[in-house]
Amino acid sequence: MYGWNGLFLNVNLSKKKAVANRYSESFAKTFLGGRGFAIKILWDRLKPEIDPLSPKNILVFAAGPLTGFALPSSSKLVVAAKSPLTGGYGDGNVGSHAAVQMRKAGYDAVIVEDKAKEPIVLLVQDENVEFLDAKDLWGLNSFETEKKLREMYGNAAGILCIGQGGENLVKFANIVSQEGRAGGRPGIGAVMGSKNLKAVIFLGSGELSAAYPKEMKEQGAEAYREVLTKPNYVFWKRQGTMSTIEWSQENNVLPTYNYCEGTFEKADAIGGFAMEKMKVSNRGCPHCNMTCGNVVKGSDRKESELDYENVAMLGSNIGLGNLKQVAALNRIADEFGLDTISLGNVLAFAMEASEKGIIKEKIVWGKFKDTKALIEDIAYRRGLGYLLAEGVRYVAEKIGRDSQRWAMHIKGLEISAYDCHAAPAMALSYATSSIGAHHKDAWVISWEVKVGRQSYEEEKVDKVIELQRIRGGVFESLTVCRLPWVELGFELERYTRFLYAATGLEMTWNDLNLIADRIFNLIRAFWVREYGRKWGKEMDIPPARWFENPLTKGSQKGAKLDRAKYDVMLKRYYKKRGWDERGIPTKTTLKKLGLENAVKQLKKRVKLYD
Ligand code: PTT
Ligand code: SF4
Repeated sequence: MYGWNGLFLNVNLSKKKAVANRYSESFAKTFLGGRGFAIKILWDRLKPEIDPLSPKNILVFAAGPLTGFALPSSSKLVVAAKSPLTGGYGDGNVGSHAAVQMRKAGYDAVIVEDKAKEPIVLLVQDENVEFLDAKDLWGLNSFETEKKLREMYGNAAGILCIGQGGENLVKFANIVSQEGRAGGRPGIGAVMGSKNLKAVIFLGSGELSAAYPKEMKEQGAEAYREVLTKPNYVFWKRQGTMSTIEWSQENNVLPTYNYCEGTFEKADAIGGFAMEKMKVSNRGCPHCNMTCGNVVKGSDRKESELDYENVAMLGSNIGLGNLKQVAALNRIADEFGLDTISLGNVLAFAMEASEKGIIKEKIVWGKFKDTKALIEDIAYRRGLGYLLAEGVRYVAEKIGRDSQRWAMHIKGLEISAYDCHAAPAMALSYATSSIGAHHKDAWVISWEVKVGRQSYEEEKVDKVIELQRIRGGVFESLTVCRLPWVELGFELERYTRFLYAATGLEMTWNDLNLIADRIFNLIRAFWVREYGRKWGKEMDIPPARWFENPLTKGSQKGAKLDRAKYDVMLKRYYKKRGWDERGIPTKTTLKKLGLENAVKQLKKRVKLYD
């Protein structure tokens, strides 16, 4: 096998044992890598309805056939498990030396089972696996942890770790690497914490083997050159994802005051140009020459890496219009290992609940010091923080008083930073995303703004599906960064050429889309297997706020979603996907994708239609 290493490492933490196993080329061709491998492993090995924070959950680190080759932006890795936040499939994507080193150590995935008796660090150095005592590291934040480990294992080591958020089982704790790369929104950091696993270190001395090494080298060199010639390249290096603040403000989609509005009165103060004035350097993932991490100094004088989502959620959505303070909040979120999107969402919910008098605590919009203190309480699960650490769906269920209507999540995952009062396709994208309301599968909003905001027509459904295949299916499984394609306009055919040079397989985009559909449907089957009879189309409906409370400001003033039209759009989506009226894949659809086992298992949980 070329491209893939053909090897998984199975680690049992309680037995302190690690065993490598070969997998077949046909497995690789069927599930590709990254997200595809992760869902197949979780589907096969997890029993339905286990507690995600119990030793029975499985943590998967998975890369794809391009990961680690000298190609632009090829250093990503998927972290996945059953999510403690949503109860469904959960994953995230981290750009890190860990991706490269795991592959050089010889593995395409590392599968972690059970729970260590005491805090440990897992060291994977080629075929040597060690379980290191981590009692001294437990309680440290993610930056301190990585620094200590780097002193021992050097700069080449690939390190993934958790902060206090993961240790204290905050349901939206994520995994941090390289002081500013973070992944695993749906609580994958909490799963790591539940296993007493403070960090994983990968060190590899092997070389990846390509089917056509000369072609691989040429293709990589050409692609790196191409990045530099792209018209948008210079501006991208200046602002990265941060220019989206101005774009979102202009288009009335910047989440503001818990998604009440799509414009923020202090947007300029937290936008890309304001950031440029504070910027001290660019950082990024290995193997990338479009390094998009904007490093600034926050009000605490510490460095913080800013991206659009972080700033929108810890800025406009909580009414904070001071970028230095936003940067300081972002820094502590990284230190604790808390997902910034869910955090900004939960904080805004608490501020609104306080304003409405539903909770007794006084939490005021945009108050930096109080917000910082509340974040600490969440990370350590103190006072109100204990409840907020459970995520917004749970909090709303607990406090009631109709707050579910403005608890901004879908399937339990807090919504990313695009308001959808006037963006039905983006609402559909969130609603049908593989992990809950995340923008990664189908970031359809920039296209939607161009073609017309109010329409619910078929072309919108088609576009969501097209993007879900390319982004959520192929990029997440290859596993490479999608930004050279999204932001600089790399042609998609580049990736089939890379794949050919790496694996020797001539796959077309039609072949890749079919794999994407297989992965997408198996993920949906996983959700249904977990929820059983509780599953229904309500799982794919955005929060009531977007249907009921129109925007009061901006170019889309008066806009809200139309429930009846959304319903028709969702039905159309189900039909095109080959799903029934509950959003469950039919037997025919599953069989067509070679997922016979899913038919067998789902039949035990729900009634399946043809
Ligand atoms: C991703 C989500 C995003 S998406 C952002 S900013 W973005 C937030 N970043 C966080 C952070 O930082 N610290 C923190 N404590 N929590 C954070 N939560 C949020 O997590 C990231 C880039 C970005 S920046 C994006 S869009 C692209 N995402 C990609 C993806 O998902 N897949 C892929 N193949 N390529 C991608 N390229 C881009 O990567 P999740 P990173 Mg991330 C500080 O984690 O769970 O996937 O959610 O990985 O290495 O940091 O790169 O405006
Ligand atoms: Fe990482 Fe940004 Fe480069 Fe993508 S473009 S690989 S997120 S630095």
